[in-house]
Order: sequence, then structure tokens, then C-alpha cells
Amino acid sequence: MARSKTATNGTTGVLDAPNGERERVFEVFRRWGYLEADLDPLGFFHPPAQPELQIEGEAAREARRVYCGTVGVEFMHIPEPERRRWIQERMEAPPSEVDQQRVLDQLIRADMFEQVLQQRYLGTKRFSLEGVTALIPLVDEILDAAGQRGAIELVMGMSHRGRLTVIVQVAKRSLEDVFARFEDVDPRSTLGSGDVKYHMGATGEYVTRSGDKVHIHLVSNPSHLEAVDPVTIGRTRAKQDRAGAGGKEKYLPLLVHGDAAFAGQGIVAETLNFSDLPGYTVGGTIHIIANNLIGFTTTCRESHSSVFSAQIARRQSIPIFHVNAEDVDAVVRIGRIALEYRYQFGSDVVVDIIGYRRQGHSEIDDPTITQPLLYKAIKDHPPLWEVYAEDTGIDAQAQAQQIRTELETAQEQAGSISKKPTLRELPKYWDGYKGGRHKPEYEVETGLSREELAAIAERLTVYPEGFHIHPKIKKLLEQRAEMGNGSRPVDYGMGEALAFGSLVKAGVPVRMTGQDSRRGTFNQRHSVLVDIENEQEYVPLQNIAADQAQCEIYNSTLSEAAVMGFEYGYSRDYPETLVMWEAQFGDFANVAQAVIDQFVSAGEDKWGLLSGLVLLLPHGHEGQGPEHSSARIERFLQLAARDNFQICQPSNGAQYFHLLRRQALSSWRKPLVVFTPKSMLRHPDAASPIEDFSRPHFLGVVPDQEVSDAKRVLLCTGKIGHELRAERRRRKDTSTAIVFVDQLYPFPEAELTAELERHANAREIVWVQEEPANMGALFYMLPRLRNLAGERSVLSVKRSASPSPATGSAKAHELEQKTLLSLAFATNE
Ligand SMILES: Cc1ncc(C[n+]2csc(CCOP(=O)(O)OP(=O)(O)O)c2C)c(N)n1
Repeated sequence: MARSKTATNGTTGVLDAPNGERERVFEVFRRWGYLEADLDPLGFFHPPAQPELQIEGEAAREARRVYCGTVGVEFMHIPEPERRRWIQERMEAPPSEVDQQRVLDQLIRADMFEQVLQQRYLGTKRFSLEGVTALIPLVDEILDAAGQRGAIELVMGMSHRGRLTVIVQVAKRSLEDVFARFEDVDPRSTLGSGDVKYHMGATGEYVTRSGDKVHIHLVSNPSHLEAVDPVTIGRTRAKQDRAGAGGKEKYLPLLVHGDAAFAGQGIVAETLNFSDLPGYTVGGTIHIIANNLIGFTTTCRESHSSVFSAQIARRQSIPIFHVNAEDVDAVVRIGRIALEYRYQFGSDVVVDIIGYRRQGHSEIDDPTITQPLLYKAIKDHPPLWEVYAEDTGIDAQAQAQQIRTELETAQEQAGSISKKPTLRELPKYWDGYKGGRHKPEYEVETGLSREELAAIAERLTVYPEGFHIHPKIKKLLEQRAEMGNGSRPVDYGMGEALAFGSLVKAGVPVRMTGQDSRRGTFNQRHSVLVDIENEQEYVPLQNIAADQAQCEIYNSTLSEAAVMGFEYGYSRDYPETLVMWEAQFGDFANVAQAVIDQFVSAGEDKWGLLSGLVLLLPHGHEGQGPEHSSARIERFLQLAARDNFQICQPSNGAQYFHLLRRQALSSWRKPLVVFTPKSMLRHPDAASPIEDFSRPHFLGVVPDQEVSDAKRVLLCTGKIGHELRAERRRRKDTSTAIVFVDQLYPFPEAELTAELERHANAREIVWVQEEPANMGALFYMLPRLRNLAGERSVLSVKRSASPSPATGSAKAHELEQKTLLSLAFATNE
């Protein structure tokens, strides 16, 4: 309320001024002018007419020239008056000079590049930029302005359209190398792996008009439109964090979107929502919409319910500049204003360049079938460089011929390249890390001495004098202190805190985000203490030692896809950090399935890019219904191949501690999927004696210490194992071994073989899981167990196959669980 009052007063103040009438006219145009701006080069796009703008007079003519020309700006929704004023001043100032010769050169290069590709590789998909080639001079101007503001790197995310042109003209990779990709040289190097050419990442060096060098980092990208957005932002944030002070000025994120994707893909809104949040902000992202007013065969009218696809950004203090992509000088000028706005206010900004798509969606697509009239108009329309040459009066024919020859020569030379060219260099900070198959020498010792543990526990359980602690937290900290000194078994919550504390103390940064992660969904973490009298915060993990590394734990937005994508991106540029994303319940991770499939699982295979991201996924059937039970173990196991990641379910607090430390300390950098407990968080059976934290390693298989030489071996993972052991106690059974498989993938074959050897006389090996038969680890374990079992029979106990992971009735769950336990012990009765 207070905000809108101020705004109204501000407007009234303007109306009272001597030139009030002129201002009143301008105000109307500032608000609605963009709807009558001349934005579509082909004239097919018609926003609703605005009767308010039908004003006569000198002021109206002037305001119309500014706000209804080839630029239409939406900024009156921005609540901060100084931001509106800033934009208004720039829009109403005289236009700046543009280096037209440079612009022309870029336009010719962009269009000619596409034409040579079209001629030489007819029928090959390249997703031509023609129709929105103004993108190239726009990025050039943004880079020039950014260089002057101290930017040293542009982190760029974009999808298919124009990507190859960008790799050549912005990332400055050689033409020969890009043409060689079309030649598809060296196919044996990518048998069964690799990616298509218009998804590959690229790095390079850009020299701006002012002579500044800006490093370009074009992020590798999957087909899944816009999925790269949060990844790009996460990468930028990591680079900014590495740089420390001034990081937000040095690393600039830029996202290029398609118009249909920008409006249609929810992950765009999720990513925009990061813009001003402490855990995620990058000091403003530049968004460019390469808007050809079509998505594949779908028109704008079918693509979005808003007039412009860009308007999803209107919910935030983000200005949207729509520019006719055929007025390249205007595009360039707006590029500078957008960049300045980002640096001035640390805000996102959208530049929507509106053009057309000269070819079909890809070059093998005939658009005259679905949009015959539009494509008739496009066919008759000259390429942008010709339009620009005519508008500016520069004779471009000789220049065009020379560029064409240059491109054709490069294309011919590409034929003699025999090795697949790499288009990027990895930053130095990846030097010490390894991917590929696991090797025993990658294992590291993860145990700590009792003294070290006690010292960390002490720091974790104290708070400043005068801090008004919540009584429940006081008790929790007292219990944790007892865990630390060995007088109480250590639960998961404390196991995790000890892992984090030990890592930051040793100089390894820790970053975790997820919904309600600071407290922990299950009230288990309490990483931030809140003073009950003044809500001041105290974070014990940031007070472990004077020279410790950062420990950052943030509550995330209520998003999975974008937040997981962001953290994946962060892990890509901060390999030294233990980076974790936590699901509220593991079930919800499937909202981020595209990020899991395209980046976490396949990133190394497709692009040779490593990540140490940890996914923490609460899992377990506890009668909480179909969507609070399963983190879909089966899906992760199905994705597992060539040691692409690790999939674990630690069965107790000490195992969790060792697992997290192994992830942070090993030079083998692979994503880690952890199925984490819910009810077992505080269960005494899953707490560990402090001695177990001094053990050297995480155990892939947790042997049964109570039974040796069993008649039957029950193998399981997670909570069900504890239930089986309780059932065994109840039955006073001494002949059944219950063994936990804490690491599902890579398969701990040697450890499991050793454990089965200890029970060489067991006739039956039984895989027991609480998941339905078509879910869980069953499909994965059975063939592997059969391989190890030799003559022994391998059986399984599980719920019946089901389309949904769990029942909605708590009582039905209990009945099912009881049956499961009885079946597991059945042959012993
Ligand atoms: C998530 C997802 N859904 C569908 C597709 C298939 N697809 C590829 S490009 C495209 C149209 C994109 O239109 P737009 O965003 O306007 O970009 P343009 O191709 O016009 O530049 C579609 C539907 C995809 N790649 N990703």
C-alpha cells in the first residue's frame, strides 16, 4: 500500500509542474506506447489498439516518436520510481551513435554463414538465425558496454536457434572447426556418446570495440528448451563466488530464449524468480528473446495468452524492451541501455528482438504448408544486411563477396580436418579432478579421530552469550553435545553436521539448498539458530574455526527443476565445494526429471563435463501416501551406466557422514544420489556409536555383525533393513543374516561377495524391498545377485506391482508392511 501511495504522489507532483499537460501525454505513452510500436518487420503482429493514445498535438507526436517507434518498452509496472525514471530518461534522450560499418560486417557474416551451410550441407539441421540476425550486433554492443563496466566473462545460455553463428561470431571459434562438425569427422571418437553439433558448449575470447577482452562461456545445452537457464545462472553464481568481492561485475550472465519457449516453459518463470534472492542472485541477468513470432509450426496466438511472450517477466521489477529486429541501430542502442540497467540496479532485464524465421523450424521443414501467407512475405523479403545497407546508404556488395569467399574457403579446408575439434577449454580449477570409470586409488580416508570429532561437536553445540535459544533447540544441542562426547549414539542430523563441520574446517566449502533446508523438512537439521526474542540468526557451521571455508545453507524457492539446475550449474564451476540439493520429499525430484536426465546423468557422456552435485532425496514407505514415499530408486538405477554417478542409501548416521566426506574429498567427481531417511532420522537403530566415525571408509555393504554363517541372507537397502532386524529380534531368529547394501551403484561387487562368503552355507539369498515389484532396486539387484549366488537360489520379497508407489491409507500400509516382514522370514517358520 505504502508503495502505491508514493507512486501516485509522484505522478501528481509531475502533473502540477508547469509543463503538466505535456507530461500527462507522455505518461500515457510511457504506459501504453509499446502496444502501438512498430515492432514486426513483416507487419503480421497486431496488438490491441489503444484509444488512450489517439491524442493530437506536438507533445503526442513527440511521445509517439519515442514510445511507438521501433522500440516499445514496458516499464511502468516497475514499483521502484527511480528505476522508471532512469528508463524514461534514457528513452527520451537523443539516440547515441552506432558504428554502422561494424554492424553491417556482422550482419553479412551471420547471413552468409547460414547461406554457405545451406548450400554445402543441404538438409542438415542447423536452426538458422536468419530473420533475427540482429542478435549478433546486439550481443556485440552488450559486450562492449559490459567490458567498460569491468566484465571479464560472459556466461551465456542459449538453445538451438543461431547457436552455430554465435559459436563463430561471439565465442570466436574458428570457422573450420565448426564446419568440421558438419563434416561429422572422427565418428569413432563418440560411438554411443557425444551430442549433436548445435548443443555443444564453446569457450573463447571476445575483443570488444573498446579493446577490452571478455571471455565467452557458452554453456552446453540439451534439447529441452530453457532447461539450460538455471544451469547458466548457477554457473555464473559459482564463478562470482569464486571471485569474491566484485564478482557480480566481473561475471555477466546472458540468456537467449525462443519466444515460444520463453512463454511456455515453466522453468523460465522459476529462473526469473531467482533474480533477487540472496542464495541465488547473480546481480541481474540479461535475457534476449530471439523472437521470430513462431514456435516450430505454432503461432503466437496458440503459444501464449499474453500479447507478448516476454510478459512473464512483468511480475518482477524487470523492464521489457521490445525492438523491431530490422532496426538494427535501435537494437544496438537498447542493448547498451539494457546492460547499463543491469549494472545500475543489479536487476534482470529483457530485450525482445522481433523478427521472423526465414527457413522452416529446421532446414528440412517446409513452413509453407502451415503458414503459406507469412512465408510468401518472407520469401520476398531481402536479408537483413541488404536492408541495413540500404537504410544506411553503405555499399556492401564488395564486402559481402569477400566474406562469402572467406567462408567458402574455410568450408573447403574443414574437409581435411580428421580429428573432431573441441570448441572449448575447461577452466584450471578442473585440473585435479577425474571422471571416467572408478578406480580403487580414488578412495580416500574419511574417518576422524575422537578428538577431532569432539572439537567440531563442541563448536556445533554452542551459541553466543545472551542468545535467546528456543527451549527445544537447547535440548537438541545438549543431546548433540552428548553425541559428540560419545555418551549418546550419533544420529543422522548430527552425522551430517559433523561432516559439514569437518569439511569447512579443512577448507572445503559447503553449499546446500532445498525447500526448508535450513531447519530441515523433518525438523532434523537446525543449521540456523533463531533468537526467540529478536529473530537474529546464529549459524554454528559458520563459526567452526577462524580460517574455515564458507558454509551456506539456503531455503530455496518452491521449485525443483530450476533449483536443481542451478545447483548442478554451481557444481560445474566450483568443484572444490560440496554442493547439495535437497528434495522436500524424494518424490518431488521428478519435477526436475529433465535436469536429472540431461545434465546430472548424461552430462559427462554427452559433453565430457563433470559434476559432484549431491541430490538428497528423502525416501521410504511410511504410510504417508503415494507422493511422500518414493524417491524412485528405480529411475536412478535405470540411468546408471559407465559409472556416470553414484547411488547410495546410507543406513546410519556414520555411513552418511563418511559418504558426504568421501564425496567432497575424493578427486573422482561424479554426481551422488543419496536416498535419505525420514522416520529413521531419530530412530535409535540408525544412530551410530561415535567410534564408527573414526572408521576409515564408507562401506558399500554393511555386514551383519550379529549373525554369522546364516541359513538365509536377506539383502536390502534403507529403512526396511532396520525393520527386518527388529522383526528378527522379535522372532529371536539367529539363522537369518540381514545385510544392508548402502551403495547400489557402482555395484559393490567385491564387498558383497565377501559378505556372502561369510554365509557360505546359506541356501537362500533374498532381496527384500518395500517398494512395489515394478519399482525399487529389484530389477537391478536380481541379475547381479544371481551372478554372485552360484548354486544358491535368489528370491525376492516386495509389494505387488503397482502404478502408484504407495497406498494412501496408513493402516493399509501397516498391514502391507507386516505381510512383507512375514514373507521375508517365511521359510524360517
Ligand atoms: C521441452 C521441449 N519441448 C519441445 C521441444 C521441441 N521443440 C524444439 S524447438 C521448438 C520450437 C521452439 O520455438 P521458439 O522457442 O519460439 O524458438 P525458435 O525455434 O522459433 O527459435 C520445439 C517445440 C523441445 N526441444 N523441448
